[in-house]
Amino acid sequence: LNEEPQGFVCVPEIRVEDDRTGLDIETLKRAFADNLFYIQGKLGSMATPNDYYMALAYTVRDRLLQRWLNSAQTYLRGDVKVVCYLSAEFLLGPHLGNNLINLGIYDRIEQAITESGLDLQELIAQEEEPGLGNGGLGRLAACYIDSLASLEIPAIGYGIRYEFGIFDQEIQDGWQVEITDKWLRYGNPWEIARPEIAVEVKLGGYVDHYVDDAGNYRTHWIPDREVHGVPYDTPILGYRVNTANTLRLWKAEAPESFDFQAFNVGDYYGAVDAKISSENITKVLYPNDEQVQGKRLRLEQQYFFVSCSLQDMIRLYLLENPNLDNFHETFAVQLNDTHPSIGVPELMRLLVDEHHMAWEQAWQITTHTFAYTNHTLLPEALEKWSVQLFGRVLPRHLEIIYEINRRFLDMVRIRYPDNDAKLASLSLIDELGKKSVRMAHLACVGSYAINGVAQLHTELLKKDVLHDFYALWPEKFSNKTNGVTPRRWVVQNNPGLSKLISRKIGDRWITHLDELRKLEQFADDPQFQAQWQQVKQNCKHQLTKQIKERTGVVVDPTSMFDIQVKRIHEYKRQHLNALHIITLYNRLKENPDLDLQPRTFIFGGKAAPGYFMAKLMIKLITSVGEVVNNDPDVRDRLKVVFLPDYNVTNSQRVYPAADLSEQISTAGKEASGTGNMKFSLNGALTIGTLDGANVEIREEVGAENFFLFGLTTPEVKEQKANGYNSWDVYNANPGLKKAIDMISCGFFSHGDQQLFKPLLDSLLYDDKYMLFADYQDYIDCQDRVGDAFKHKDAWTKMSILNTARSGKFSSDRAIREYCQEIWQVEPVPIELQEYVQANA
Ligand code: B1H
Repeated sequence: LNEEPQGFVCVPEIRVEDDRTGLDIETLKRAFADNLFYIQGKLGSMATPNDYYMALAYTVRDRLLQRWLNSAQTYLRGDVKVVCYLSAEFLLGPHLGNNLINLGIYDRIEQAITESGLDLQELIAQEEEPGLGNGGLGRLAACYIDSLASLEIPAIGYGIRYEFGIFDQEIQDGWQVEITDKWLRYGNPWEIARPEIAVEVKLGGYVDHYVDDAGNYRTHWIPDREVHGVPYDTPILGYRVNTANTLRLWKAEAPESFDFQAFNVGDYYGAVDAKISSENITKVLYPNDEQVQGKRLRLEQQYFFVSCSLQDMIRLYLLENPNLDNFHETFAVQLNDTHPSIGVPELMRLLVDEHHMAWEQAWQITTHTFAYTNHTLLPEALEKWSVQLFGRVLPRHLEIIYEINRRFLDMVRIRYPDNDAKLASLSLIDELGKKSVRMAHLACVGSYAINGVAQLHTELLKKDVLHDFYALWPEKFSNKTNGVTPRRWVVQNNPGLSKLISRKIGDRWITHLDELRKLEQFADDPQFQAQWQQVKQNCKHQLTKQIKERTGVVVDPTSMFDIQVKRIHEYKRQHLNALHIITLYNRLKENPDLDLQPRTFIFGGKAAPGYFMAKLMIKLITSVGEVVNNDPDVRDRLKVVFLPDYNVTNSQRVYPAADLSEQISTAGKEASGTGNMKFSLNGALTIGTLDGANVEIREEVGAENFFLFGLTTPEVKEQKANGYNSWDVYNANPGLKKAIDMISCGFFSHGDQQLFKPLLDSLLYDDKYMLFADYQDYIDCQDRVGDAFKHKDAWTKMSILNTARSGKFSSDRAIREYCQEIWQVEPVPIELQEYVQANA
């Protein structure tokens, strides 16, 4: 492919000129104007806001290139261990503001832009966010690469450069409508394509086995398709350090070398067709959060990016080493869920088939390279591929998986003699019904470490879903509770709060979030409480403005902001929240003089386009909103808002403005949650079940500063075992019955009694997620919330304590645990040339 991929041509050190590194205001202004002219090709008189944004983005990118290149060069050193984070999703959110903060030049750039006659906020708002993820799992990957860089850990994020990320959501007539996300429309100033290190990926075809001249068994995979993987690199700068790691996302292209002529004599259209089908692989992100569909293209996506990434690691490794014997000592490869778990057989194939290593040695290396994070217990999210489909796309990998399985089951047989049930339950192949490959089993067998994402989740993994593997290898299992980056989720999104905190306790909390504990001493201080309230009030004003602009709804910024933002899913129970709203509405209708704390209910989140029930939940929320918001009897006391197109950008104003955070999933269903952490860090109180990381949040902030309700995980199980019947609960609870009957008789749907029937039927006759079982406890708990909010000072104290005690939920803490307990990696500080540093 590349004659000389390592063919570096050395020239005497290029010293980049001041205009691209300098940080004084005049230089920044000149660089900005230069980029507008020379890169965008625009004069001030004809420039669009996007042109200005691009000119500024290049000005900032220039200033982190030296750090980026120095980091990359340092990692080539033989003695450095590098973390490779493999993830099908990176939900990054906009780069510009974040880079300004991490570089420490926000204020100077603001001044330079203002002096250029422009508004920095407006330029920042131009950026189309790279929405290359569905939700929590993708955003976690983004927080983790921020922490890796901030902790000066050598790391590469590997993923897919989807041309279309998660769809944009519009709400029309109360329903979700999906719009294609054309994030690359105006170009992406943060990435650099590296076509010179593109790799080839094979697909389909068949496998030949033969004995070579020296008598060795060899395998030859003859594919029916080949695709080029071109890396696009984005710098990920750490906070106030010189480390700038690389996010390497792969784009699929048709290989020029592929001889279309031979296959399609004179068939030009056929040739172009083949080109299009290659490029399809990285066209679009699958928007089905936690609902796998088993589509061929999805398997191709997974294999494509994993193969590209492993080939890239091997290429880098062989730059410095004579053979691959110690590969695992240089790379720790983390599998973000099972989506990249095809990496296990792929590394085996590369080592055995391509580099002619013996199976046993290759297996040693492979199983000392990979570690696996599980993110969900939901059965519908556990990946399984039909053996038939798998064999068509990856015939060689299927053989390798069978061989891994054969050896694995031999070991199991020794451990559990005469136990066919054990063999069946542990096997990598599900033999029941349509035969399929169990990707979680593959990941467990091929990894030296397995972790869950919150204490409760890890315990449930060990007890249920991966119980047999835990019995086999207890030492592989550990918990790594999720975290979020305080740079984006506090410093950037909540500057008012950040300044207030730093005035009180200094700014070390930004990188050592435990220091927020120092705020505890001020929790009772009336002056500090007043300042705290003021900050919250400002944030609520800003969100109020945004709500008005984006939905037309006018809300009262002094009312309680009760917020639930997350993907729409039955297990997350947004409809339980809706039942509470209807219950309050009914109380107000019955008793107009009721002393009820005014509330604004805010929802946001996308439904998977093919998930009918989730879409109906959105329609229910907007329909309830339409009635409540327009009823003069309750108008000033209840408001319901559905914020369209919830994404990283739109979340910025949401977390800081929350009084109450809704974390109300059925116990045992939410692996961790990370929005719960963002809310608590920003001083919201949580109403929640004992699920995912809620358990640990409550432990940290104190039970008295957390509104707990609902069944526990064992209680859910017990009720189900004892024949839980939601119909009986409905008939026995007048408040619940009334709310359900109103929906049913068309009160919220202009008399249409059919509209919500599927949703109501699922609740009345199944209620898989136990809404009715938790209804009354939820309502009672919400009443306690309402009462508590009346006491401003006591509430403010609880709010301060939530922030002060949420330090544990920094992604820095999580990443430190991964580094020490799984990856065995150390920080490697990056040197910076004198002349660059002098400016900073
Ligand atoms: C989480 C997913 C997920 N768990 C399949 N699993 C997907 C599964 O496109 N797919 O096929 C996409 C996403 N996402 C979330 O991970 C959990 O629900 C959260 O509780 C958790 O906080 C988050 C990060 O660990």
